[in-house]
Amino acid sequence: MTKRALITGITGQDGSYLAEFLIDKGYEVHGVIRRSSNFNTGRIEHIYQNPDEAGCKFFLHYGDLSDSTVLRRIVNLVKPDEVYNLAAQSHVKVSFQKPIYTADIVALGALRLIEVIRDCQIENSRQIKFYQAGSSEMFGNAKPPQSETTPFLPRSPYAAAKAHAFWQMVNYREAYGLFAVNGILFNHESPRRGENFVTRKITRTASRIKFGLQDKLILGNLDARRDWGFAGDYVEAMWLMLQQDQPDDYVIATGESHTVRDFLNLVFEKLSLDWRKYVVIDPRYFRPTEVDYLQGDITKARTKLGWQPKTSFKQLVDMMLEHDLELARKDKVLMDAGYKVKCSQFEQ
Ligand code: NDP
Ligand code: GDR
Repeated sequence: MTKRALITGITGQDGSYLAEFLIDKGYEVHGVIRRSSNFNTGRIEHIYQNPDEAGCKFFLHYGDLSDSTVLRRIVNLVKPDEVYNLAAQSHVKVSFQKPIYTADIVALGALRLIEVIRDCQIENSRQIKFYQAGSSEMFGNAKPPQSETTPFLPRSPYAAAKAHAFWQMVNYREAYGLFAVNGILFNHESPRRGENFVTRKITRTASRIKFGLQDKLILGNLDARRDWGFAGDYVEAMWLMLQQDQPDDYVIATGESHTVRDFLNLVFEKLSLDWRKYVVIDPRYFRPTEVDYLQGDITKARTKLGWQPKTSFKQLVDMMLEHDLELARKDKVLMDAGYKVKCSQFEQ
């Protein structure tokens, strides 16, 4: 029997990698997308299939985590075996500006969806396995390395909302016997990373600087330490969590930590440029409360899931840089031909 997966946040970085991964595994993949005034399907165009054609394995449905009714309709229609809740207002800095919206989507959105799953499971007498995208941000400034037993000390509206969703999953597991798991994923990046997250902002802007398309890179706190892995590796861990006999929560990370400054150094070094000549620090990018040091302990994932990251920090930087150099090369051709090449001025 073909397994059916439902992914919220399919148009995001992780959603796109997970959809690819599950299609490769033979799944029928259904994704929830939001209506947007601009196309928001850029990351999944390459896997799009015409739903009218026989043998289609990829379907998109309009929905939103704020709207229980449509979530219920989609779940009833798809009758998924596995649900991956990846949708979120996922930007930490933005969560300070939009705390109530962030809590509504990240905390209550997860609750709305698991409630639908609970009902659907009862109505159809079949198990639906549920993955909740938890975050290392929940640890806040808890001492590193952080593992499944490290207490949460959230330092942003985003982190507090993720912690709420985390405990709802634990409770639904205990109260109703649902197969609900929390992945506690540390930062993971890729060429598909949103351009307003620090790694992509650095690789994208540095590449444009190299081609003479930009002359400044404006950043905030360079001292924060993060455990950065490759998103493509991490989606396999999400899937593995749902293939276990018992639901449980897992930290997914590389076990290595680097500062933003290290990332910057490495990128500019590869481009034979001195970042000090281009980087401007603007307090606008500081957060009211910062998470200083994240480094994951993946002992549990390694022993119970048999998972470990395949991509090193340096390989990740190379992959992102190679991709963004290619984009900058194209921008340069357009620019030289007299076309205006615009880069977003609205960054976080
Ligand atoms: P992205 O920001 O790239 O993607 C977020 C996705 O959620 C997009 O598809 C977005 O749609 C969708 N979305 C946002 N709001 C809503 C809503 N109200 N209803 C339905 N969909 C919505 O995030 P990532 O792919 O990086 O992360 C995936 C998940 O994992 C998120 O929950 C994130 O918080 C969490 N996480 C991410 C980590 C990372 O390092 N990447 C680490 C730990 C956790 P649209 O394209 O229309 O904006
Ligand atoms: P993070 O990622 O907050 O860890 O959340 P982000 O890349 O936004 O920030 C990482 C660190 O870099 C510092 N920083 C800057 N950040 C941004 N965005 N822009 C800047 O100009 C800048 N300058 C310095 C930040 O202060 C921070 O310390 C990501 C998201 O994907 C979350 O959804 C996810 O849950 C966590 O990772 C784990």
